[in-house]
Amino acid sequence: MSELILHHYDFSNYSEKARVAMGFKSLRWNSVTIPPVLPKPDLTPITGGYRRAPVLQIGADVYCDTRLILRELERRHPEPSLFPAGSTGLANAVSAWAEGPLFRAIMLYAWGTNHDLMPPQLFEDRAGMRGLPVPSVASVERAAARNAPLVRAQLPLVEDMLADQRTWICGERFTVADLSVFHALWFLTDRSDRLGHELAHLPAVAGWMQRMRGLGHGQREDLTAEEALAIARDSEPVPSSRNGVRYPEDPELGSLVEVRAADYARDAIVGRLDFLDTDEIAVRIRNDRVGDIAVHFPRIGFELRPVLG
Ligand SMILES: N[C@@H](CCC(=O)N[C@@H](CS)C(=O)NCC(=O)O)C(=O)O
Repeated sequence: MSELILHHYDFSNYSEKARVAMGFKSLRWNSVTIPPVLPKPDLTPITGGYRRAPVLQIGADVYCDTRLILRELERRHPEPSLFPAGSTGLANAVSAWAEGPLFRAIMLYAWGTNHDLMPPQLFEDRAGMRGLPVPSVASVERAAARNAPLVRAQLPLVEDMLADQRTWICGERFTVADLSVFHALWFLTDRSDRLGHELAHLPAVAGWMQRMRGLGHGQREDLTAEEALAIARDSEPVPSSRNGVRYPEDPELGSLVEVRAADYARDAIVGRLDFLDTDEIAVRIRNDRVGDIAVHFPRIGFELRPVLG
């Protein structure tokens, strides 16, 4: 059995990013389907409360956020590379745009257009996740109308990136930019084809989307949440072989810390600091269902604080 366990759900676009990364690397992996809304009783015991999707579990090590999940996949399965030399800086810049202004506009446009097809509790759950009041159907539809022009203004930028007949966004090598732009565009038409017309006049994008879909998802086998929790319980976190670069303001290893996403779903994950370097934070948590777990986060996008007192 593969050691890779992805906790995810079908219409999660960030999960699609991880699934396609595993397709690109032709990996075998185990799939645990998690609920798209709270509560997530079989996920939070291994994440210390982190609720977002996807999460990659390897034994008793749990990797949160696709930025870190892709790096971990690359470390364990380096070929073919998601980070080819010479393209990674540009790819990260394109990803920041695709997962920022591009995806935000697409999400509001697609949700507002497909609200009748989404799980009934979704809008209430996401409002709670962001600390906002539950939106009315009318306000969800108004957000879609406001964001349609922003989607139409940004999609041609992708067509421009591909206009010289290149295979991938950054040239002839596949990069994380392809994954980030793809999962955003995938979200536009994943729930229904109501917005398919927005892509109709973009031939280079259409060809590239077809190449992206052709990568598939690798070899996926279903696993129950109970089986995944049992694997966590029967494993121990593996200490990092890397030497963390440390700075004077960093909390001490072993001290009690909290980690929070910097943007949304900002619930604190509290544990003992297990590992720290300029790219990664790992905290050790413990509970009755799974014993000891190391939960790993990227530095970018997360805040680390000592728990005082
Ligand atoms: N920066 C995160 C974003 C993950 C994210 O926002 N995922 C969405 C689903 S696509 C989510 O977790 N939404 C709330 C939920 O599913 O509970 C990543 O790269 O993994």
